[in-house]
Amino acid sequence: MPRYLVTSALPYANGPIHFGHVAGAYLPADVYVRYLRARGEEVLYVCGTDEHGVAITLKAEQEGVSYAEYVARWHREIKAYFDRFGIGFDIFTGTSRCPYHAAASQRFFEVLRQRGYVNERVEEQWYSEAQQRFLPDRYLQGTCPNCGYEQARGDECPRCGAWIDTRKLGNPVSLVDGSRPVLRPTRHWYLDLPGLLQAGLLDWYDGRDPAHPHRPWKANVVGQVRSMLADLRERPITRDLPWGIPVPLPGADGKVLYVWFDAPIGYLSATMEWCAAQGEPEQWRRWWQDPETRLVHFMGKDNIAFHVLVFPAMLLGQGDAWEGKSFILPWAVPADEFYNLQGRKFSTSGGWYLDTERFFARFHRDAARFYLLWSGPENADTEFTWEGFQSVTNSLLADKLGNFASRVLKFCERRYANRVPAAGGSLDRHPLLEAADRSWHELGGHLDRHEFVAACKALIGGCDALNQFFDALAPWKLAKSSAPAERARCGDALERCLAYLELLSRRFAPFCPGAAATLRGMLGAAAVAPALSWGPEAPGHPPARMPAGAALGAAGVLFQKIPDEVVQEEKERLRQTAAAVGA
Ligand code: B3M
Ligand code: ZN
Repeated sequence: MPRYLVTSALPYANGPIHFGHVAGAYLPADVYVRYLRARGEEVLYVCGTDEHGVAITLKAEQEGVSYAEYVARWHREIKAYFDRFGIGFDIFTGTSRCPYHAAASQRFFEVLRQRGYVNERVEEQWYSEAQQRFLPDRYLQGTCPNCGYEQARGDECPRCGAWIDTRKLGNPVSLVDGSRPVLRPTRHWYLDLPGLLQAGLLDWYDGRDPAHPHRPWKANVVGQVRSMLADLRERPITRDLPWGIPVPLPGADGKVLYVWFDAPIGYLSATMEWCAAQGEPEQWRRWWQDPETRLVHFMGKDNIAFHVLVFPAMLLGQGDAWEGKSFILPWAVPADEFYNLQGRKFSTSGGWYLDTERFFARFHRDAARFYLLWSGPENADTEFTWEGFQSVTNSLLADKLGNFASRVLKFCERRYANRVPAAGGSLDRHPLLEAADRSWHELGGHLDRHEFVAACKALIGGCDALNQFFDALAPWKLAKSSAPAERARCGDALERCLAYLELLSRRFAPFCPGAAATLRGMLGAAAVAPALSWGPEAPGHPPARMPAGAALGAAGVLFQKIPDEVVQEEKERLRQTAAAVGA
């Protein structure tokens, strides 16, 4: 039996996250995990904040707070943000707070070095004599060697977009104190990616490594990685910085591992932390060293190269140095594109964002989850629009899904004293029910292949078939018929509707867990199957007979419709917050 280790990219503890992040890397992972659990698979979902790196040290210094304090604040905020969306991580730790992280990262570095995949080099770098420290690229501003722009950043020019070799920056000044740095030699370590490519990375990537199978790569992965493979160079994996994982070598004081070296090891150290918390500290090996584990990385497209080249290279380069066993490599990398807001990029500082406090006070969390999945950036950049959110909520969730539930339950309330009618089974093989079976069977296949947009459509497709079934049977007419056979057929129809409603509550639970639980409450004693079971229902296997006479709960509204005025109001508000900051 395979087991699934699912990760979402570790967000930097360096500022707010927004709906776009959730839609791309967190919500799809959460749905996948809930789905696998319902199917009875063994799953672990790990994440945490990425707490090192120059962007963080620079901001903390500018704010005048300690690094630890600074990342702790963002860690809390980000965690609370995910909670709002109901993202169900098994563990959400952070790379500076996880007690296993530093040692694991240092061991990775040490093993790679001993196995000849890390090279040492001395190169010149800008040094601040005033502050007595080396200044990494982002700490500097100067003249772009490419276009002459005088306020270029040390790593890249905002005017011409050129990637800058920091040593070639003209007239550099330190962004911390305005002083002028000088070039000084410093020692750094480089990861030999070309060597690791030959040592097995390319075979794995191309699918020629039977010990490490992977799913077919998504188009966006292939698009990025192919061009990188043609020009793969060694990459520096250390920095001169006062915050990070110390380079574990004598004489390397003041040097730390590069943030992109330690961050993906965060998945492993989070697993170690989780296993230790379960009282089984050695069990992480099962997750990371047993070939039965399927490692699935969710992320945005800007993180592809690190998850498909750099991290696998680091894992592969460990060889059997960890107690004689090698590491698994990623099995799937369902990387998403970017998610925008109403025609522009999300920007919290630019006022172009959705205020979560306000949002969740007005709208159903599960309507937001469903819409973000429905409009998700799976194969191209997509966007949140208020009109789209309204239309999905009103015409799909309320009019199709919610409507099917309410017409069935209200009918049973009126005609069957709010109980499950006895059924003779005359409708068990109805073509419209078989259409629903097919849609909801396909739904599982889509989730297996990380096709969340198609999965949403299949879920609604099943609701369409069921509404058609209800219309075609017209139970309101059958119930009034003087022919006993017609009245029996009415009971048969409603019993099937209840059975499919119960199945619906389980099929849509991964997408909308709260609303699914509410629906089960409405089904009362008719909600027989365990809430978290996917069940064997497939074409040819309709849901089981409902217990005749079981008491139903109280019918209610699953999703409130969003009125036009609210959409206008929210759009206007967005325009105003952006205008207020002059964006
Ligand atoms: N923190 C980049 C990002 O947040 C980086 C991801 C790390 S995943 C190991 O987009
Ligand atoms: Zn330039």
